[in-house]
Amino acid sequence: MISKQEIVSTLLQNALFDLKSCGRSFAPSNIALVKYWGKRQSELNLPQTASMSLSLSCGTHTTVSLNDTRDSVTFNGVLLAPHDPKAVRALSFCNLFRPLDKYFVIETKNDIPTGAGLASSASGFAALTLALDDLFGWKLDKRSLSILARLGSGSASRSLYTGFVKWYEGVQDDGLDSFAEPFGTPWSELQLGVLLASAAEKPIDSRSAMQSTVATSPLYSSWKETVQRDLALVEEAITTRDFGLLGQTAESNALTMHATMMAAKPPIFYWLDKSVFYMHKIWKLRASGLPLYFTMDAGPNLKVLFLEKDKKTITSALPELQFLVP
Ligand code: 2P0
Repeated sequence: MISKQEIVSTLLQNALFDLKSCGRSFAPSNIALVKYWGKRQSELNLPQTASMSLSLSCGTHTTVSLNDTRDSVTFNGVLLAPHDPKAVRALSFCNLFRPLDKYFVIETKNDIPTGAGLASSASGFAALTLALDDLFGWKLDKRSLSILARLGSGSASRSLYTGFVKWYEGVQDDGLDSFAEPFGTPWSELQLGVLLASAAEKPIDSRSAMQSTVATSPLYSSWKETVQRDLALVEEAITTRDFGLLGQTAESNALTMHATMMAAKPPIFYWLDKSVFYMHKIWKLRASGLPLYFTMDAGPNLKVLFLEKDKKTITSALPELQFLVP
């Protein structure tokens, strides 16, 4: 199996090296319209299928510098204990790039609305990759940065860009053909909000959940076929500005992903009563003529898609909706 370190060596072999005292970056959060759920290779986070996301204006700000004493990770102003899982994951990623006898000082801050159930590894690893590129002065192209960010977390490969982003699954064992790039043009009327069912920690993390789904869900092969069809539909919807097609496809894709994981053994079930309550509310509003749709990730919260022109009506119909800025 090809290791992460081999991929890093390949990508950095022709990179520049112009060390600064501190590297700084920002990377946006992203919401998938056609989801990534399952890997074809787990060491390099190579996905079974392509996916398509929309970046948000909120995300992660990160600074990285080097010192001679010890590693440290500060998250939202709090110094993390060395065994904190967030610190361990960030530093094991940094180990791929560590100069001899040097230590990393990482400070990272999310400007994601608190409790919105959106904090994810995607913007975190994308921001860390960009901060390292700035610190070491590699000046890598976006494709290489997307591949490096993927080594930290799959969905981070999409958080390198604004707007719509497509991540290709690739076919190569080294994954050098599995990167993300922008798709289409920005759609300023498209709006997003969150209906929070719970801000609590999820019962199973997405990495383990997708692994178990691939291994045990009898619906997994049809999930892969669904993704292929849904990607073509979402691409058409983005290109032709067909909001109904975009919303319908994104909602159906999210429900199919959840159905696929519910069929895993043991079942993976992220929904709460409140999630189902909100689904019915959205379907009822839609039946009354209001165009709005939802998508859901590995958690109980709904992300609502609608158009700017309907914002006022939707705000009064769903006062609990928290707005996100795409
Ligand atoms: C997505 N999710 O496309 C899907 C939808 C969650 C549900 O990508 O193991 O944190 O780091 O590659 O990227 C969450 O998975 O998993 C995710 P790893 P990641 O946004």
